Amino acid sequence: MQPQSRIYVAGHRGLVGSAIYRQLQQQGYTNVITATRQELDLRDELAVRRWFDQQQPEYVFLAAAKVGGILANATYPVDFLQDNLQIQTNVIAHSFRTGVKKLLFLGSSCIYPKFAPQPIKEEYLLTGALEPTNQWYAVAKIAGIKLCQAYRQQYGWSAICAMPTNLYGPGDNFDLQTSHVLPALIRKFHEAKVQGQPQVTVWGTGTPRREFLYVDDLADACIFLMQHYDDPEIINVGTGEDLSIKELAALVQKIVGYQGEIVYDTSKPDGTPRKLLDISRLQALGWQAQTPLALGIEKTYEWYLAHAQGCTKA
Ligand code: GFB
Repeated sequence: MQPQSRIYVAGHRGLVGSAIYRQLQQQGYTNVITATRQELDLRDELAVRRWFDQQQPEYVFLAAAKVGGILANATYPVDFLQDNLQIQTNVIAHSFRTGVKKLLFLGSSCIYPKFAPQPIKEEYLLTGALEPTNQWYAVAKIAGIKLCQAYRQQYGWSAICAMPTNLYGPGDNFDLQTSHVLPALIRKFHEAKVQGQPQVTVWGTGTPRREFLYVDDLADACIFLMQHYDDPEIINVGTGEDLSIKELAALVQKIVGYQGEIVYDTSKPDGTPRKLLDISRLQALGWQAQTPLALGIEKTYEWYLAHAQGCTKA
């Protein structure tokens, strides 16, 4: 990838895509192209075909996807399976057809079996049953991985697949029904502090463990992989450290400065008991995450405070 290369970031308004876009600009890439959802519906095969014919990108970061937290995944199974299958199949197929040199597909740590040994190595893919709450999303992402690997096997095309752990950061979704845990906790503690509420409700038992990666670190890893990785095998992207939801809640509470009590709503699902990625493959290439969790949460809270007006859906 050269500074003048024509680079398409699919999903540039989302958490991951916007971070990749920012990072590319910062690193001096001057020819980054994007299309909003209004300009191009990636589920529409004909529209994607025409767009690629016109735009002819050389490199593609495929960060467009229907995403959400544990409740959204379980509530909208059709959207999570069908939209993602359509988006990724259209972008991958037309990237290849129009001569894209290299494509990076973003998966997720939920592709691995629910009870995978920890930390999770790349080779554990498809060795056990999936977590039911996000099986729809996981199956779509696994199909995306296999399609990339199939293009490489059949045509020798450079499609690579990165599997990020749970992500957070500026630009995240703070809608309490559809968000992931970290933005949800920032918002819940902030609103409780401002409104003087005595309690904040955290879903589940608080015992599941998760690993959190700051999205700008992921963006840096994606550009690094585009430059240095060209292998059929998927590659994990994480920090190598996890914590319980209870520990996370205490950390967010402290950063937000909320004095009240935490209660647990055990009628809500816990999901996978633990999800910690083995990152030795990426470390061996020379990449490591830079942002400690507390600092990343502080930056995300600052972003939330500056944009809270736009995050007002209950
Ligand atoms: O982040 P999250 O929604 O997704 O939930 P997953 C992580 C854990 O936090 C679960 C708990 O045990 C939740 O029950 N939790 C506690 C909360 N309070 C809250 C809250 O207010 N909101 C939310 N959302 N959770 C996702 C998948 O699974 O992992 C996605 O659904 C994606 O598909 C992502 O793959 C990486 O980590 O359980």
